[in-house]
Amino acid sequence: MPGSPVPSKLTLPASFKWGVSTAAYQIEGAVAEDGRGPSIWDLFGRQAGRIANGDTGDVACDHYHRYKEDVALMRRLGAQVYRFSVAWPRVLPQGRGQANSLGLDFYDRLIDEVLRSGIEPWLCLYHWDLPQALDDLGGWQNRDIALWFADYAALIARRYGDRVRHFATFNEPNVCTLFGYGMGWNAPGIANRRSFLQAAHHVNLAHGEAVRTLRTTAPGALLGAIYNRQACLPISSAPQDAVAAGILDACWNRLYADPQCLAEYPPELAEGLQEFVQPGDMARIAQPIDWLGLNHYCPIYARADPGPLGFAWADAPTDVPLTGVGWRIDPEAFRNEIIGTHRRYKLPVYITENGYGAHETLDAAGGVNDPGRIAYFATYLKALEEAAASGADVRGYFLWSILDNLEWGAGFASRFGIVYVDYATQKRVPKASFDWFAELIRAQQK
Ligand code: PSG
Repeated sequence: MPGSPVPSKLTLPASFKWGVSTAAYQIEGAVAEDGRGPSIWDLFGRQAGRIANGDTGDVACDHYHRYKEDVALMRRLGAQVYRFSVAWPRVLPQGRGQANSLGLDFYDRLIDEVLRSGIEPWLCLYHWDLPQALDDLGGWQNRDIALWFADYAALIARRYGDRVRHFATFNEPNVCTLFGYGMGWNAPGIANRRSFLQAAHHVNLAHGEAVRTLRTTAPGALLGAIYNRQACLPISSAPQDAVAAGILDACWNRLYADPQCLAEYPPELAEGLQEFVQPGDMARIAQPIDWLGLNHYCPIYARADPGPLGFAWADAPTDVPLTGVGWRIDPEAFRNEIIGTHRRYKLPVYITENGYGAHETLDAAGGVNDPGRIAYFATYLKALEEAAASGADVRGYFLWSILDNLEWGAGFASRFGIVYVDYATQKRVPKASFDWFAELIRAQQK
């Protein structure tokens, strides 16, 4: 392999933060331990054909038991910040009402371990593992969920607010509502435009109610929201495909950040949303926040479709550079997204996810050499540096992800980690990209 790009010192603010992100359901396992209630992903994963190879999150990376080893890896990496999510059904098995003290204890142990390692914990309230008990009541389609979510947020703030300063409400509301309620690819597996828009509006309300509650239950905390934003491109030059790409852009990039940060819905979707929006809702949604998390991977593609959504998802064309899981590699799109996001929403931006997926195995020497992933990070970080140079207020970078983990419907075969996980033994094997990223973080401190 040609030599990997050597990490250099990037021109970024001195206070720029480097770290990694994870999500509870993708790594924790221990789904029936210490009183955790079931989540929609537990049930979804048991349905045939929902997750590739019949994989489930029952054990995943067994992080619930191995969190110390995993935090030690972050420390070895030189991470300054760590974003994790709390599993709602672990702390509130029924989604509301009686809290589960053993579940709360786990995040105490985790946060204390992270702090002891000199790393700042960033807590995300929702990374898609809705308590099944709430789904039984309609889940995100039930308007009452905005208050259930705010109560959950208050519980978390009171418990951990003494040690956690950065809270995020939702990770990627677009993916959990569009894939979960509009396309049926994610839990709870519904494919219906009306359900999708209803769920989206209630997620937005829940975000606003949670921010309002957190201002008093976690005074002084810095509150944010995490959006996945990616350019939406037409798969061909046909005018219908351009229209479809515009609708996907409204659903993917604007349906959440626009109401939450600008108090307005994308005009393309206003008619469909109308039956769910009540007087006063837009003001409840648009609570001021302190920072914006940007998850970015690649441009995505749409084609025209006669179905109710008005677009169909299209795979990236094959005549452009692709990652090991077929996602387009386009650092310029990343640069433009950082600049555009900062311009549109005028908030400090943290890159809360960015990474490279591949189907990998251990090599004969028992390691993983991943020059493609290293090249991806090298070019994307150059793009980030350019975005900062052109004036975008970007303050941190959380790589996705420290560990290989359960990649939702794609199962364990799709690996985004800089540490390989041998799921048969739970052995962690840092990949070449781990050493590269550690060196990069070190180079920034010179
Ligand atoms: C991200 C990007 C796309 C689909 C899904 C995600 N896309 O471009 O089509 S999900 C997101 C998520 C995290 C995943 C990670 C990698 O927050 O949990 O593991 O990205 O897919």
